[in-house]
Amino acid sequence: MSFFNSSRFITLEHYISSEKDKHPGATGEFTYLLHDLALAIRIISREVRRAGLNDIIGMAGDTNVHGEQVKKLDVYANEVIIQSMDHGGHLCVMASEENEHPIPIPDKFDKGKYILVFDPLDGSSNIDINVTIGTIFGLYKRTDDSSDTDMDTLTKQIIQPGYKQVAAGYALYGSSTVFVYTTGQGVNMFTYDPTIGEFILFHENVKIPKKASYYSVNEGYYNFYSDELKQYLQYIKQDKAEKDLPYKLRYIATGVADFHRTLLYGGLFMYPSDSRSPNGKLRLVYEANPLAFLAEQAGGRATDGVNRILDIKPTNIHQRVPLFIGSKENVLEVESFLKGDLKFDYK
Ligand code: AHM
Ligand code: MG
Repeated sequence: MSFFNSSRFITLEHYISSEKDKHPGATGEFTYLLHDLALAIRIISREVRRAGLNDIIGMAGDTNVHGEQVKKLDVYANEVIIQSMDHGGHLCVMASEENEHPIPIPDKFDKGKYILVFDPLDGSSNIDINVTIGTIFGLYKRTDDSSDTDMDTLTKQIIQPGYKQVAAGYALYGSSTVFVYTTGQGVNMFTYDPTIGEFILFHENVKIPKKASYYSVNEGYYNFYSDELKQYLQYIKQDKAEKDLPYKLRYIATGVADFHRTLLYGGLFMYPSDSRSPNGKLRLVYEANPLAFLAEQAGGRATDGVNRILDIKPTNIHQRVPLFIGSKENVLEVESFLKGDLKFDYK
C-alpha cells in the first residue's frame, strides 16, 4: 500500500510557513516553535541512528520520577528538547516525562504564551534493542497572564484538558524518521531525508480507516484484565471470516509506534487498566492527549473505555489513564464490551 499522496516535494518548513500564511493575523510564533522542535527531532534522530556506535545505549545509572531506570538516550533526548526550546521566547513552561516538576523558562530568556508537554523518548524498553522509539508532544496556550513562576502556578498552566491543545504530534525513529503533526486541521506526515536534512511531505490529511482487523495490546496481562475485556479479547479471536475475525495481533511496546501503525492501517491500540494498575500505564498529559488529538483529527476515536480522552481534566502532570485508540468502529466495539452491551460467552 502506498500512502504517498503528493506529486511535489514539499518540506516541513515550507508547509508550516504556508499554513501560517492561510491565517491572517498569525504572529508566526507558532511557526518558529515548530521549526525549533523539528530541529530537536533532527538532532535526536541523528543520535538514535548512531546510538550503538556512540556507546550511548545503556543505563544512565539514574532513575526517573516514576522510579524507572533511565537510559542514556532518554536523558539525551530530554536535554536536546529542553535546550532547543527554552530560548526561543515562545514558551512559558514545559513538562516532560523525565522531569518530576514543570520546567521553567530560565530568567535570562523571554517568555511567550505557549506550553510544551512531551515524552522525549517513548518506548524505553526498546532503546537498547534497535526497535522503533519516538518523541511525543502537545502544545497549549497559557490561560492566564500570571508571571508567577512558582511550581503550583506552572503546574496549573500545564494541566489543561487535551481538547485545548493547539498542536500535537510525534516523531518516530523507525526504518526512517517520520514527523507527524496536527494543528487541528487534519494530520500531516513527513519523512526525513538525512542526505538533504529535510522532512518531506509524505502524506497530507491522513485519515485512519473506519475499521480494520488489527488489535494491539500487551496480552501477557490477560489474567489481570476485567471480565468484559477478556470477553472482547476472546470474541475477536473467533474463526469467523464473514466478520473479518480473527483480528491480527500487533504489539511493538512503543506506544507511539503502535499508534502510528494503527493510524495508517487502522484497528485498535489499547493500554487498559488491570487489577494491578487501575489507571493503566500511559500518561494522560504528554502521551494519551497528543495521540488522541491526532486520532480524532484523522477521523478516529480515543477514550479511556468510557470518556473521551480529550475531555478529561488532568489533576497532575504525570497521571496515568487507560487508553483505547484507533479506528472509530474498533474503539466503539471494545467500548460496547466494556459497557456490557456486547457479551461473548467463552468459558
Ligand atoms: P515509556 O514512556 O517509559 O517508554 O513507557 C511507555 C511505554 C509505551 O510506549 C508502551 O505502550 C508501553 O510502555 C509498553 O508497556 P508494557 O511493556 O507494559 O507493554
Ligand atoms: Mg512514553
